[in-house]
Amino acid sequence: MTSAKPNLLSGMQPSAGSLHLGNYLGALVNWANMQDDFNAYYCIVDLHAITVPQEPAELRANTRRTAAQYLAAGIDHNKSALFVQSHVPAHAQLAWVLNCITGMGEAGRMTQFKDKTQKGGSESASVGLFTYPILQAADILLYQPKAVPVGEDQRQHLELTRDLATRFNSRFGDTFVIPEAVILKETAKIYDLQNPEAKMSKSAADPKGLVNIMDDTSVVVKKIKSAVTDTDGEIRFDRDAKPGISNLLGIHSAISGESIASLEARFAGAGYGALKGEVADVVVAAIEPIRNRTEELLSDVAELDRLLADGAAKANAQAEQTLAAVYDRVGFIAAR
Ligand code: ATP
Ligand code: LTN
Repeated sequence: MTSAKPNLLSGMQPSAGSLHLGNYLGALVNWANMQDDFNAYYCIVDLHAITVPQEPAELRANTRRTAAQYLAAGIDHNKSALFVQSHVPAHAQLAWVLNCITGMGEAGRMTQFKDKTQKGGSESASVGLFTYPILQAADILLYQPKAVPVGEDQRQHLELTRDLATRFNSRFGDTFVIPEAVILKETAKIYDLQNPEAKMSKSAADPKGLVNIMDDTSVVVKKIKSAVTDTDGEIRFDRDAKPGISNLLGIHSAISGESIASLEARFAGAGYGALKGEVADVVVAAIEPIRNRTEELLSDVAELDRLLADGAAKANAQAEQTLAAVYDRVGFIAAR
């Protein structure tokens, strides 16, 4: 990947068998669009996935399914490097060095760890879950990216990454580019169809609220038609008073590109059934080809693995270069 384009890195966990509409509209569409302007690295973070217990066969399947969905939805392996984190040893290696310049208190302030351990308590959480953000910093800094597109929930991890990069640079000499978070717009946020005040999430209480890319068409249509709305019968965008209708308008607009104002005008006086019907059509038209292409990619695992090996080769080339500079700066002698 030799070009004057700035580098970009982002990551996603292989933690489910299907991406949902929130992942697709909130992250993936944007990643696909950024490929032309950046030298993009997209990493499937399996090392992060095992910070919580995983069934090995399931992790293996979900890693391939995640890769296939990203490719099917427009990540082009000729433009970008799509790769699996464990295929690039430098992630774990740099994470160790960064662990050694991170303060216990600093790591302890990360809110994701606090959130994720709220139920079980931090005693039963793994040390890996505690150091998760430091591994994430390593993912990022290896690729010298200018831009890191993430959701709002990742802002604090990006701040830690910038702090660690700045600290390393001032202690050992300029090594890392200081990355900028590219936080996606609030309008790219998709809410749960059954509980439209909460974001659509794979850990949703009720699977009916979650539209999966890999759901059958009839299931998708049914979920959208049974989305929770309200009783005043008016089709207008108002996140607070009308979260259900606003979410449906938001989903339509995010896919079709039609403005919310135009949708409001077109549906003035129409029933909720008409809006749901059209949203279902728009969603199905967007995800059906992705699902079909994903199935196709998954039917040839050897070819899929070859694409991932190709991505890992590109990623390794960049990552090894950064790691070698880091090892040298901290005072490790070169291996012969
Ligand atoms: P969980 O469902 O367990 O909260 P997740 O669905 O957020 O996880 P991640 O792997 O953490 O999945 O996120 C992948 C990407 O999808 C991130 O960039 C995240 O910001 C984005 N994303 C996740 N849910 C939504 C949503 N409802 N709307 C928009 N973007 C989302
Ligand atoms: N923590 C992120 C996933 C992630 C990531 C990264 C994102 C791991 N490494 C590097 C951006 C850059 C999440 O949960 N969405």
